[in-house]
Amino acid sequence: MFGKDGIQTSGDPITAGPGHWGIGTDGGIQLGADFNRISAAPRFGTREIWHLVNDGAGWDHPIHIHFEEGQILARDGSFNNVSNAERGRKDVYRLHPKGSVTLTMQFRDWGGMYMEHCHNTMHEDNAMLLRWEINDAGGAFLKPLPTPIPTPQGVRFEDPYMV
Ligand SMILES: [Cu+2]
Repeated sequence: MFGKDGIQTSGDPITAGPGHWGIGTDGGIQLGADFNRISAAPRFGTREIWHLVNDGAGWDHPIHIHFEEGQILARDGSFNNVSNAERGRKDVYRLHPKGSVTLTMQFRDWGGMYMEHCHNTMHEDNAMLLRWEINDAGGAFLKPLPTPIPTPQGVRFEDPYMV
């Protein structure tokens, strides 16, 4: 839930962002940005469905989720409301006033910390941001991408090695 009722629960002046814009997750209250607070922690290698909801009636919120692309399953509850331009892979989901977007994402390419925020600068600079953390059940892990090997017949991929 994205709106202008963000509450700042952190007193850390380094990690917490000022401002009244906020994001509530899993039915919780809207919280202002604190990049030391983890608000989403899906398991690596899984797929999830997320419902993004605009709590306000005045603003669009173009919500950008870093790294992993997703696909929109429904806008305002129906796939029929998803325009052709929105049916490909995306990483920004525009929330219209009082509108919602349902999307699915697979967490397969990136691990570690990344951000989700409104791309309206006046909102992201005023606390409409949260932190995702994707790890392997709490442990540090490194899962490097396969190395693309170009050939005349196309690209093949090799697992990298470390020395
Ligand atoms: Cu916004």
